[in-house]
Amino acid sequence: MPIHSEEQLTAFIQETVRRTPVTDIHTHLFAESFGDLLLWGIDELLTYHYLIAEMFRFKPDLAYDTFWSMSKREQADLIWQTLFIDNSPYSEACRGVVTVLGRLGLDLSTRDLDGYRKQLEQIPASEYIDRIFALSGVRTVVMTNDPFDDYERAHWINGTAGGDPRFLTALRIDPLLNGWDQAYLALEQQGYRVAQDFSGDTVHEIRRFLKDWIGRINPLYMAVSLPDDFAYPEASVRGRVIEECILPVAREAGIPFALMIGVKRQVNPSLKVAGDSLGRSDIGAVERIVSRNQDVKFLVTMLSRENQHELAVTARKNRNLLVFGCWWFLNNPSLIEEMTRMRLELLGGSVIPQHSDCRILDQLIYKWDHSRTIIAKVLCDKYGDLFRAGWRLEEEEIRRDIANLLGGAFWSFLGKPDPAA
Ligand code: HDL
Ligand code: ZN
Repeated sequence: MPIHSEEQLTAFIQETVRRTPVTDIHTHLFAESFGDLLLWGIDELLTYHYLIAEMFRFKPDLAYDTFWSMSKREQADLIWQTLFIDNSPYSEACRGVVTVLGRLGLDLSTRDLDGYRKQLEQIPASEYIDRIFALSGVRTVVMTNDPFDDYERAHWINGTAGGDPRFLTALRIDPLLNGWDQAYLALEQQGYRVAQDFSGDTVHEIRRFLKDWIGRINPLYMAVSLPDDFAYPEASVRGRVIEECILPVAREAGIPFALMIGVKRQVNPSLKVAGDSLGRSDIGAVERIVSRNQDVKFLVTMLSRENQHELAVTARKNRNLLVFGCWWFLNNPSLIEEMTRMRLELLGGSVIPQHSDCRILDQLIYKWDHSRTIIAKVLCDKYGDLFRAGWRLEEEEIRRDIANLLGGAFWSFLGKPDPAA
């Protein structure tokens, strides 16, 4: 049906973005079958590492170890009091908790954390999962599956993993690239004939390890996070593993290699999982790896705001590069809007505007509510420009475009049908 007015256009875009199911291409969520790896509920929400970092800023006299020795409930109580009661929760991570509690139907005027806990902890996990997927409008999430994690590996080896079609897999291999001195020992223990100095069958055995896990978990892509000083090509262990193991296996398996670049791990170790930071990276490394391996597909996201424009331009030059998400410290309304505008202006629909990076299931609600609102706002401007220029706009085409941005571009890039469509 044609669009006849800007009012009709705005209403249609907002409703369509709100209703279109999402494929969330990078999360740290797990299906219920993975046991303790699935995190959900208000105490997990409140002890999200983003909030831990923010809480410490208001507690200059609180010893780190004092906090870490508290129970999760005690940690949540302190974070609630500090960030939600003693201060107003307008930071994005705090606001996210408010959004989730409101959308779960809790009375936010009481601010009664124990009352909220009582209401939520009665809900069985499987019902909670269904409710979060329904409220968030997310249809499929891609997990971060780590073969170096003993607990998760055991689930795969003894067959208790998987089984929920809403949770798809990605093979995460950071230790291979960022921690070889430990990783080679883990590979040895798993039966692979590798040597720290890369002698003997090491290259072949690393490839066998990757192929074994691709066969075991059927990942949509292989993924790694890389430091801000990532270089390519590089005469290093990382450079050899990429060149001689990952790229050949990606080619053979026909799955993308996802690069998440710009992390400075543990700049404040006392913050533990909250202790990572970022650095501006060399876009030349991205340009070289994608242009020199045009028969491999690359999903790339970068952590520094300063890398975003050059990453989008690099994608214009390399069709085997698909840019995704407003990652981590970029997942804030002001930066999501800036990045989405710039990406749609440079790449049109050949981009994945957002992923959630959720660690706690409930976060799907706020990370997607907040991003959908911004994506819709930007799209209203972009289609509005076309409308005012006299371009004929059809509802069906706009619906098509929005489905593409919220998952279709990912499945097209993979060359696979969306299994949930
Ligand atoms: O390496 C990653 O996948 C990052 O997303 C880290 O998990 C980070 O701690 C995070 O949760 N960011 O949102
Ligand atoms: Zn992540």
